Amino acid sequence: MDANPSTIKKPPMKFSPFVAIVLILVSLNECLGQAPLVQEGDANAHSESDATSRRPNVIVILADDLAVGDLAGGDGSPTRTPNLDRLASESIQFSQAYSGSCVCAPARAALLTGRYPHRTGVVTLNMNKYPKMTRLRRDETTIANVLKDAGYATGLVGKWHTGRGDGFHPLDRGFDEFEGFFGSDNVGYFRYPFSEKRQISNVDESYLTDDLNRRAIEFVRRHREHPFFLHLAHYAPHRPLEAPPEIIARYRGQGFDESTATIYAMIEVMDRGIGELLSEIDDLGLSDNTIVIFASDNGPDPLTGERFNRGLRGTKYQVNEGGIRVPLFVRWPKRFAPGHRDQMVTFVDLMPTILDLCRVDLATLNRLDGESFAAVLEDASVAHSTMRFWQWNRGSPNYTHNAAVRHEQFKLVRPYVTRGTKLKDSTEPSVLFDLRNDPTESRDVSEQYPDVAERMSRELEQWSASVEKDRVRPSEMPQSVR
Ligand SMILES: [Ca+2]
Repeated sequence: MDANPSTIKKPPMKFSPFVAIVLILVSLNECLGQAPLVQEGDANAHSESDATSRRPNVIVILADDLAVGDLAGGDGSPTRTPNLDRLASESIQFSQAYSGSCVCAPARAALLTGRYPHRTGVVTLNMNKYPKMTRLRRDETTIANVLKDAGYATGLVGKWHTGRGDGFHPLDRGFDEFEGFFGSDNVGYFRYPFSEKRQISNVDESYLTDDLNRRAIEFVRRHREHPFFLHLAHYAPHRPLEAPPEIIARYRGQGFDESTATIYAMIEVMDRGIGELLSEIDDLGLSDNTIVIFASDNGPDPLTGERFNRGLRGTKYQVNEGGIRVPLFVRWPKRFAPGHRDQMVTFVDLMPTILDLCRVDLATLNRLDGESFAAVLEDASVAHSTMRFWQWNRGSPNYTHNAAVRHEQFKLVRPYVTRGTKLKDSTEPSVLFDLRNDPTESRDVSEQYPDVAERMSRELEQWSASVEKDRVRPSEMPQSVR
């Protein structure tokens, strides 16, 4: 609305005094009734005054090293995941969803910030060897920061793996509550270090996956009256391979080797607990207005043996499809009918999408790499045409190794090169795949599409320069009040 009505040229109109008063009142009401997108700390008051417009709750469930082929639903997988299958059938399922990385910590950084992991400072895995390259820079803003500012109760249950110590602890990064562990150090399923209220103790009287599911249910019970954001970051089916023996035995009896039988048992326990969590939000009457998102952080770990993964090439640690393609379901019964989507979406898109769905203003944030795909959730015919990048190697990034860019049906890959050569630029030629016609990345089409290969190589170089410049930026002081 223009602040100075005298500058507006109006067509000649004739109003009766009565009509004029009505119009003025309507205008005033519109002005006064237009709430800002973000109202600091008022979410409870909002929910009590108008239950139908209460912001949705958000539960983001992440599995660890779960392959797209690990879910039983509809693709011939031998696992038993009835609860996740049901969740999928009630959700919008993405057939072309990608993580932010082929490994754990950077993938989580992308999910938490909506930005490429390199920009956030989280580029590798080993928190002991590379403490400064496995933690979110202090000037990064997490989805928990933003939702907390918007009045949400925020909780992380499970794996963090994006920093340790003062200023880098999840309780310093927007989470009101943290019950979990920081990385993979000494984490077993029957014995694990567990952090709660900044105190770490060793737990050996429960199975980790059951413990996390139980704590997630307790979080939801505690916060049932308020909008909440719960990030349930499971460890399953990450190594070490440990599960209740009676469940392993059933898969062993089906002829699976010990590793695969154990992984499938670990997934089954996780599935059972997620079913209990979903039943709980049903019982509390919260399902209708709770957005439930399920994904995995990266593909299957090759060190645990080979298992069914729909023929996708590569594994965890590689930017081929087997390393970065993940399952993704989004369920919000109040808004979205179940269905399928084939638009490409990635972890950097999750934060802007969730904030969009929660009606939180994105304009106040640092530049995000992702874009909201809320419109795609509403309508299967909406385009979400984006170009997305991945890269990973141990230690400081070397962008000519294990890097990829995807745009529409094409994906350019600079292959994985072993550790010994990582400090030099790779001389391995890049490979172009046409994923529409070759989803398992079996044929190099760079000779068929030389212009595409050249353009995508250039895009990858430009992206590398951009994120590297950001990664090494000097200041770690928060840019905003957060
Ligand atoms: Ca992982």
